[in-house]
Amino acid sequence: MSRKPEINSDRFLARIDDFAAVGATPGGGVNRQALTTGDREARALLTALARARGFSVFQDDIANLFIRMEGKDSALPPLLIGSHLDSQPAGGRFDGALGTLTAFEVLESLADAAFEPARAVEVVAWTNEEGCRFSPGCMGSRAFVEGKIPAAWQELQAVDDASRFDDERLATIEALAPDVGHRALGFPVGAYLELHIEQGPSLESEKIPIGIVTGVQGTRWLEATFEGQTAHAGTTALEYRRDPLKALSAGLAALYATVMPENAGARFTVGRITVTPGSINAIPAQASCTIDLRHPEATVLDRLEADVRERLAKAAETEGVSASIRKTADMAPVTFAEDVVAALQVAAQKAGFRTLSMVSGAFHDALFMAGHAPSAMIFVPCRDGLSHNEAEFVKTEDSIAGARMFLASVLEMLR
Ligand code: HGY
Ligand code: MN
Ligand code: MN
Repeated sequence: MSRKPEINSDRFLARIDDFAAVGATPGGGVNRQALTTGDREARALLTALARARGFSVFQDDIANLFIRMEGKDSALPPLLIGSHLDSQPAGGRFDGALGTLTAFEVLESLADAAFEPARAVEVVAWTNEEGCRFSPGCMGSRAFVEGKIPAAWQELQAVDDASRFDDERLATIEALAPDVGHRALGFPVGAYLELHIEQGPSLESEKIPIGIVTGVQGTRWLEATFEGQTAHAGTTALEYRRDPLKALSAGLAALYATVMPENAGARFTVGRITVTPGSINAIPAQASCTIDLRHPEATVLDRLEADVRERLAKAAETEGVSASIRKTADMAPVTFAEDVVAALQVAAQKAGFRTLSMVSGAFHDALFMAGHAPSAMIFVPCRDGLSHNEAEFVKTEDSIAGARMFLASVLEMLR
C-alpha cells in the first residue's frame, strides 16, 4: 500500500556530510576533480547506496552514472534527474553534489512510500561537469546528447599533468564495472530536472528559498598563447626585448578595463596564467592564459569574443611577439522548456514555496540536456552567493526545502 512520499531529512543531511568527506580539503571544501580517485570514490559510494536499495545501476561510455527505479510503463522514456559529483580543485561541498544527492533522496523517498511512478525515474551523475581538470566542461552530458565522444577528446590531456582523458575515463568505468551494467551513449529521455545551488546572491538577498531557472547564459572558453624571445634579465635592454608576458599583461589590462565595465551582464575571468621557462632571471619565452567569457545573448558574446581577440592581437603586435588564441568551449545560451518551468511553478505553489525566476550565470548539464529533452532547473540559496570556493555553504533548512521542492516537482512531472 503506497503512501505520500516524503523527504527523510536526517538521512539526506547525513548523505551530504558523507559525500563532503570524499576528497575533503583542509579548508572545509572538496577536491574531487573529474575522473580522479576522489571522483571514483564518490561514484562507488553512490553505487553502493543505490544497490543497497535494489535500484539498477549503469554507466555509459563516458562514465555517466545512472540509477534506475522502474515505473509502470517501461516503454516510456524515463524522467531523468540529477547533477554532477566532480568538483573544482578548491571547490565547495554543495556544487553538484547537492543536486545529485537531492535526486537520490527523492528516489529513496519514492521507494520508501512504495510509490510506483508512471514511468521509470533515473538519477544521473554526469561526468566532468566542471571542466577544470579536462576542458571543456559538461563532457558527460554533451557526449550523451551527441551520442558519441567527440574524436578531439581522445587525445585530451589533463591541465596539470600528463594524464590522458581516455585512460582516466576507461579506468573510472573499470573501477565500477563489476557492480554496474553498461549502456551505450544516449537514450530517449522524457524530461530532465536538475537542482543546484544558485552560485550567486539573488535568492539569499531576496530571502526566497527556491529559484526556478528559465535558462542558462552562454559561455566561451579561450586559451591565449603569446610567444616572444627568452633572454637574459640583466643584460637585455628594452629595445632588444620581445617579452610575451609584458604583452599579455597589457592586453589583459585593456580587457579588464573594458569588457565588464562597458557591458552590463558580461563576465570576463582569467583563471590561469602560465609562464615558461619560469626562471626569475630570464625574460619569458611564452605566456599563456585561459579566458572564461559569458553573457546571456549570443550576439553580444560574438562581439565580446571579437573584442578579446582584437585587443590581445594588438597588444602582441606592440611588443613584437606572436599571439594565438584557441577556443576550447562554446556553450550557447539556452531557454528551458516552458511546460517544464510551468510544472515547477505549479509544484512550488502546491508545496507552498515562494519562488524567484532566474537565468543561470553558471553553466550546467541541463544546458546540454535542453537540446535533448524538455528540461529545467531549481536553485537553492548559498551563503553570500559564494561558490567555486571552499567556504561554499548552504543552510540545512535550504537544502531540505530544495529537496521537498524537487520531490514535489518530480511528482508533478509524473502526473
Ligand atoms: O563554470 C561553471 O559555470 C560551472 O559551475 N562549472
Ligand atoms: Mn555545478
Ligand atoms: Mn561548478
